[in-house]
Amino acid sequence: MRKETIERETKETTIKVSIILDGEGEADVETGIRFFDHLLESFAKHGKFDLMAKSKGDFEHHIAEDTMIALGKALEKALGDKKGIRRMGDAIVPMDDSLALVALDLGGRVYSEIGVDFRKEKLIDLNSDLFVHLLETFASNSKCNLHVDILRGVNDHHKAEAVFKGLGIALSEAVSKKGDKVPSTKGVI
Ligand SMILES: [Mn+2]
Repeated sequence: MRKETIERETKETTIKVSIILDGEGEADVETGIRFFDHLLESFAKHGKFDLMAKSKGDFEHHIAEDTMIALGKALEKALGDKKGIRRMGDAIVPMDDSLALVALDLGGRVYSEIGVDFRKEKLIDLNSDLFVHLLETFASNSKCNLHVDILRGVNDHHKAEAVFKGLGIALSEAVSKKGDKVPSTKGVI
């Protein structure tokens, strides 16, 4: 079973994140930021990952950021040598008025291009300006190439949630396995 736990303790935060890639979408998430919990639960549910995240700390910014660092590292470690994985994954996810596109590549080349704008300063209790940073943090720590765009949408909640559902679905596809060859013409990733 592909799984990993990352524990991270700094002067700012105490974080524990576990992920089981071949899971069923069970989430046990407590970060103290309700909307962030909601996004991570959506990610786990639609990616069919079993995800545990327990995060505490001084500020919302540090807690959310360090949780995404741990999640990215847990994913990267859980993947191991990446033999047999599909490597690329994508999703176009509607949620009422909103339509989100997520495309990613786990080939080890870190890059992120996140085209998301919100109308309001707050996503409930998560600062909107953190959203792009959280996805970039995930991409750099999981060593992934991540492209996200909101193709259309009005409601901030729907836009944000569609992105995290899409991230789960795209990642689920990318980590799916067939055979045991390294998915690169170089023979290594
Ligand atoms: Mn919702």
